Amino acid sequence: MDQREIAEVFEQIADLLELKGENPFRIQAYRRAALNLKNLSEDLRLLAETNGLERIPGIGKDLSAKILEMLQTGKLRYLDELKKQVPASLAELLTIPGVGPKTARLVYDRFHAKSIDDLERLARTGKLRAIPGFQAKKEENILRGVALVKTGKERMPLGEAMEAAEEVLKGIKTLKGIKRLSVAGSLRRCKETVRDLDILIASPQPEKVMDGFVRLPFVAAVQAQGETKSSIRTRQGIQVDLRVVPLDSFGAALLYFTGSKEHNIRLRSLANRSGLTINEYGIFHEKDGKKFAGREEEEIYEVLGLSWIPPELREDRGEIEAARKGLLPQLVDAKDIEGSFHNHSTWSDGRHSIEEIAGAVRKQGYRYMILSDHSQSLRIAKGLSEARILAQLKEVGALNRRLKPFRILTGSEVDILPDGRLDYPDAVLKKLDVVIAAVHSAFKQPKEMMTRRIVKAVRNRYVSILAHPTGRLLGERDPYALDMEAVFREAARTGTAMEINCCTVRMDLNDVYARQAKECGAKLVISTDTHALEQLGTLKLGVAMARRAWVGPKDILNSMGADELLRWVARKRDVTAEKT
Ligand code: DGT
Ligand code: CA
Ligand code: CA
Repeated sequence: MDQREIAEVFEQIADLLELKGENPFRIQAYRRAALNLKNLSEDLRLLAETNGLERIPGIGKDLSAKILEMLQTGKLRYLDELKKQVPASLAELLTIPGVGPKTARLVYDRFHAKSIDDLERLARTGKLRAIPGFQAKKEENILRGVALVKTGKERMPLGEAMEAAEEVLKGIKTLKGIKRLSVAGSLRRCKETVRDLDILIASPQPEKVMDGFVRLPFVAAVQAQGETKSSIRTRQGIQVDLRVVPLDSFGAALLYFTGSKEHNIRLRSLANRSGLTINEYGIFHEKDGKKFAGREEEEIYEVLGLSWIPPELREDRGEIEAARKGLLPQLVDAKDIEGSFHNHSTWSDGRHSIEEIAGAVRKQGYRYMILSDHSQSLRIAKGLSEARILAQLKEVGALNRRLKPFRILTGSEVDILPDGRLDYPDAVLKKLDVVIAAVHSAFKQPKEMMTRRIVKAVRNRYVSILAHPTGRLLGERDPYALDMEAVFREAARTGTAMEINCCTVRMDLNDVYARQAKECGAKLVISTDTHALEQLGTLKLGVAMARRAWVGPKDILNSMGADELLRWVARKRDVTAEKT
């Protein structure tokens, strides 16, 4: 566990103590300790090794022992005990943005509300207002928070769905009698969130396949079992719909169950106009029922006079018209990626050294990476002081001599301060190869202020990329209030790229915004925002968002070689210099 995680545990303890109605001084002690840990600029592990934990303000014998336990075991027994003393559903209330322990406690005392559903009902019926100090606005906030958490529960981020699907597919592949197999539904379309997993199989023995399927080890409950369709719930609570069709209908069924519904409706009406019908078995002549095709998706599109449409585009957002005119865009692909943008090392809040990241990035087949540790204001992430980032430049220089021809470009994920200034002076920024700017504080500014703040940062000649432009966290935090189009236009005008951040809960920009950014003329960049090596594998999520945004290799910076990228960066720096 690192210092941020430990601080979060202390906050969690404070919340639970408050729910239990314990001594306010004790609660306050945990909160203070959490805050001081977050603002700690020294290395926590180093302090622990030198018996220096108690030098941290607010940390005495007891808390220092707890920190040691977490550092050594990655767990805290005291937290587990506390959790047992508070009903789980009550503690769950705390996951709702806008509901702190004080609110939860009040609602519990007054109405005995113990779950998110209870709370929602009370807010909807205006009952919460009976509590002194509760206003309509607070009720609204609570309802918004409940909605955020509930959608987060009903739909999972694409990355989670992909991971779950991997396990499910591994199990399915052990079944006998499968001729073809594919995922379908929103998962195949790579939608940013997915409700359930749809899987399609072609088999001459559907019953046998279904029998085997409902007995696979990950199955927790069977909701329906039929010859062509079964639904189960996995141990993680995810619904899986499996359909089995004959081989010569596989393409038609895949098309049908991939969706989207809107895309399919358009295809059907297109077919109807030519006297054809489409269903999950094939495409037929309406009059005599003669079958034209069904085995492959391509054949069905062809009968309709369309080129095959990649699943990511099947949302009825102009793809059918484009396919008819042969104007579907070339979509970006993982193999177009030449460089890994946005990587954090142990210098800030990453888990691995620069050299370890470079090794892993090189193994992915990339030719360069951009190092982008946090800047000084972001204490919670051990942001680098000016002196430290200058020291880092030296280390990178030495590494580059050894790692040739692989290249580490220097950089920073520099904070955009609440007033739009950057967290390093230009004199420091100009020494870096590529500067990435991002908002990590004051999320609740009003729209005009936030827009002015971000546009100001985009105008800085040294800022080449804006990271996670909307700031949303799926199921946790809404995007900040921001005039996106104003930002995209400024980005296009100044030569600043917009990031598609691959972090599973971010996916920011998402498909809709990424497409808007492209249409405004801005470049994009796909970044894994890697803090630990396994996160390099999330690149596929960003590629998926980019493809859904109609983005091709030429629209992203990652397809450039390092020198080309540096020339692109220099252009903004030079042009802006001429103007000012
Ligand atoms: P989701 O599950 O909400 O993330 O989104 P989908 O698109 O996976 O939706 P789902 O699982 O209900 O259905 C999978 C596909 O099956 C859907 O994309 C299109 C097709 N489908 C399902 N129900 C209907 C329907 O009533 N009409 C038509 N045309 N297609 C349907
Ligand atoms: Ca689905
Ligand atoms: Ca489904």
